[in-house]
Amino acid sequence: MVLYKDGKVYLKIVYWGMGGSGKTTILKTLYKITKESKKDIIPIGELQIIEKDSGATLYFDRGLFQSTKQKKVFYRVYTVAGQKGFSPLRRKIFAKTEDQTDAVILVIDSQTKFLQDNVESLLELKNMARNRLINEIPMIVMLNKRDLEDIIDVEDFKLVLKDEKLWYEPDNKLYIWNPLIYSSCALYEKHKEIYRSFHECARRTVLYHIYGDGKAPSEEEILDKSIVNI
Ligand SMILES: Nc1nc2c(ncn2[C@@H]2O[C@H](COP(=O)(O)OP(=O)(O)O)[C@@H](O)[C@H]2O)c(=O)[nH]1
Ligand SMILES: [Mg+2]
Repeated sequence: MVLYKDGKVYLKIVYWGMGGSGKTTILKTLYKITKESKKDIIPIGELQIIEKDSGATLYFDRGLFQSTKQKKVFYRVYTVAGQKGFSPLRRKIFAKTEDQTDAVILVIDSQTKFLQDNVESLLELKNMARNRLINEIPMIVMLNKRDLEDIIDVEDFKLVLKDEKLWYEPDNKLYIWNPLIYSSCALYEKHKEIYRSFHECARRTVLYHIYGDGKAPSEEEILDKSIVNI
């Protein structure tokens, strides 16, 4: 949920995906990249990584980032625990009534053998978002682990999105908000598309917030967006 505090805006972005798809690794790599080099966002404080074997009862990670161009804009970034038994916890992170998610990044484990698990994770997300994906909640997709062999074809995953009604044709005004699909690698040594995908998600989140009043803005509504440097 968009929170306002002392003139600052806090937007909530969630990395969603099956267990082991790379969400925690992505968040750690994003943190390192934005800490070590000059980017449009910087991390504030440390990441909170709560792993299963830590004995903690809460299984999620979170981090806070700040826009360096719009210093009043902050991003509260979460990952969910992907394992099947953690659905109630995911609901708590994603759809808590007083703290709804503003944007989602779906992280897919690209290995072909996990296609069905990925689809199940997407179905759960759809169910929790109650028809608000894309039209109210901007969505980005990462086909992660592209460094591995035997991986899902990008076009095939696009078909999954089409089947799930998460892909609009050019005649639809939501067409411009179709999820961008990034082919990523989260491992820090060979990281790929980690910063770029987050940046695009953050950009969309701000546009939905500023121009759409919490909904996908039309092209006309954002036409003069060039004057706003996000
Ligand atoms: N080869 C490869 N391994 C990855 C990549 N991203 C994550 N991993 C590995 O996948 C495993 C699960 O990653 P993790 O971030 O814990 O997944 P999470 O459950 O989604 O948070 C770890 O061993 C990571 O090192 C990637 O892009 N390529
Ligand atoms: Mg994790």
